[in-house]
Amino acid sequence: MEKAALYHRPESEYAYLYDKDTMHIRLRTKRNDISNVKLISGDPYLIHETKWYNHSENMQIIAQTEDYDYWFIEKIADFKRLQYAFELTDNKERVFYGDRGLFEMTEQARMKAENYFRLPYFHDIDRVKTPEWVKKTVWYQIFPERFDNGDTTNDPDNVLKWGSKNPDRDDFFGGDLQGVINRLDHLADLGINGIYFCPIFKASSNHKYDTIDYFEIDPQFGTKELFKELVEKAHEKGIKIMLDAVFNHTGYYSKEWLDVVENGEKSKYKDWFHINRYPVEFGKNGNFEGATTIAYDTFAFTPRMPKLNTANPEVREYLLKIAKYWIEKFDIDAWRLDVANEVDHHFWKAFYHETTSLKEDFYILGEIWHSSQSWLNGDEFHAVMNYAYTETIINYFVKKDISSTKLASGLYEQLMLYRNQTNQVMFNCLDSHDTTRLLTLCNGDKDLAKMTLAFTFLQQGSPCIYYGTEYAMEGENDPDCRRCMVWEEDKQDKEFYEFIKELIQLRHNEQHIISYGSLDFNLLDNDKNIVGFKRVLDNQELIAIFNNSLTENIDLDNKENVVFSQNIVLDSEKVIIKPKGFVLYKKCYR
Ligand code: ARE
Ligand code: CA
Repeated sequence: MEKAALYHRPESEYAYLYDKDTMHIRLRTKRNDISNVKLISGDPYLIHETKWYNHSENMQIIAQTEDYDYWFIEKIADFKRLQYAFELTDNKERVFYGDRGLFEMTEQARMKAENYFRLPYFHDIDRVKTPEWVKKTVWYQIFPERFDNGDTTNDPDNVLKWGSKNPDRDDFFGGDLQGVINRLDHLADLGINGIYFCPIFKASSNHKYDTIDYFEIDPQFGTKELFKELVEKAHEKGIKIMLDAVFNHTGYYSKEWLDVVENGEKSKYKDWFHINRYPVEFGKNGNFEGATTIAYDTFAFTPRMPKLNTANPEVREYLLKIAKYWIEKFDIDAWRLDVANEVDHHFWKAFYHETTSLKEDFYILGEIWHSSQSWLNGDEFHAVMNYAYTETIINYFVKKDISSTKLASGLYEQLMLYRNQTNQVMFNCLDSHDTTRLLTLCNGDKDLAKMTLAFTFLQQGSPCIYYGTEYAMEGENDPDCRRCMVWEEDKQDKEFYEFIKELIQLRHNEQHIISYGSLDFNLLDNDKNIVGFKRVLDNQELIAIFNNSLTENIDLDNKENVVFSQNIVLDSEKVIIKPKGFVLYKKCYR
């Protein structure tokens, strides 16, 4: 028995309250090392009375990576408290694994209360809660400067003709909020029920991540009244609104930073930032090329984005006021947190409390590109932009640089980092304003892009479509991934649009099993590059098979009714899945 691989940790993603009465317990063991794991559990104050330590119940493997098996069981407890330990059996021995480590499986070991892990009391207030509506949401990300120009009177002086060129870093094309209002029916028709807006507050650049005033809508985008109208109209269509909170830094032309540039150490805002020496203006004493030390901290090495000192109570109060203002006055439903991992946890805990106190089902989404357990314990974010998950999907389908087993292993690994209720609301985007567009990553291969999207839409978490994906827009990485949305009918790929619309409709139809069903990668062929999985919930099964081969067909006996497919040949006995094809069956057991 490989004991070094054993891992369990109470009150983490290994043992947590899933709903107010139900506890989820996981145990990690070395892959294929342990043939059976049982849970020994009971009430801490009844161990001697009921001798519950003489009973145990089987745990199931719910995930398997290249290195580990993950065992799972869910428990309720009559008196909302539980002691528990594991009984591990392999072909040579049976051991007891609990809070004090490993013991031989003797009566002495089992009857000693101190040897058990504990969930001392099922406090619902401590439970990680995630908003139900997010599980039902298909998001659409809008980069406002490039979605549509609904009002030319607010265009900047140097505005370029819509779609006249691929954007350079500092170009403006006049996109605005009126343009979004005019296109809400487009989104509703697509089946979208959540919009994620890149920043819309007053700022200097076309991306608005260099904020000047968090309390004003950028005049090139419109007014507060217009934004209020947008939210109301979106809500009437069942579309939720998520804004982008850029709290890690402000823009160089914010009044607070300009005061520091002007007054140096005498500025009343000097402690709002991370300043190492004065004067701070960039280009001279600041963060210019070759400077030996950094005059002040910034986002990346971008002098125009001075980093805020969010540990300063004045800054915390100021930012929380902003966070609440746009909820109370404009009824937004969610915040996406820019550069979330570089802002301190104390601030985010205050942010979580303030926003969820205003709206109990408010959604807080952190922009973090790596494993994010320490922000997802129920008092900071509900979820993160799931780049770490979707990157694995892209590596398999698009880059083809990992095998089918590595795909399954990588996805299971990510899922096992988080509680199940967290996985259900993760934000699954295959591309964004910070990455190359999916279709460009696919070198323009639309079938490959569709297959990758279909796979992603069948995963736990809320999928997000980056604007223009529905019309098969292309674009290299920033700034090229921010081209003007294509509205000329003759340039729109209607066939792709219909696929995306059907895929979104499938997601809505099967949302319950996709959010709550188990995930079993039951078909992994590394030679033929096939991946198949089952999602099972109660008496329903979704069975998906994807052909990631470049040349080979997959021949299968025809099974249940096909609910979604691409590049297949179907007759009464057979189903042939061609390269870049997939089939989705649905089975219902009586
Ligand atoms: C400009 C250039 C970029 C350059 C960047 C950083 O255009 O080519 O990479 O500077 O020097 C906004 C604008 C960008 C602008 C940036 C700075 O939208 O066009 O980029 O300001 O002026 C990391 C951070 C992540 C951050 C990305 C950009 O972890 O938080 O870098 N994303 C947010 C927003 C951006 C925004 C900002 C932050 C600043 O979504 O749009 O940029 O407010 C790997 C790493 C990630 C890295 C990721 C992307 O995966 O793991 O950590 O993200 O690549 O680079
Ligand atoms: Ca405009």
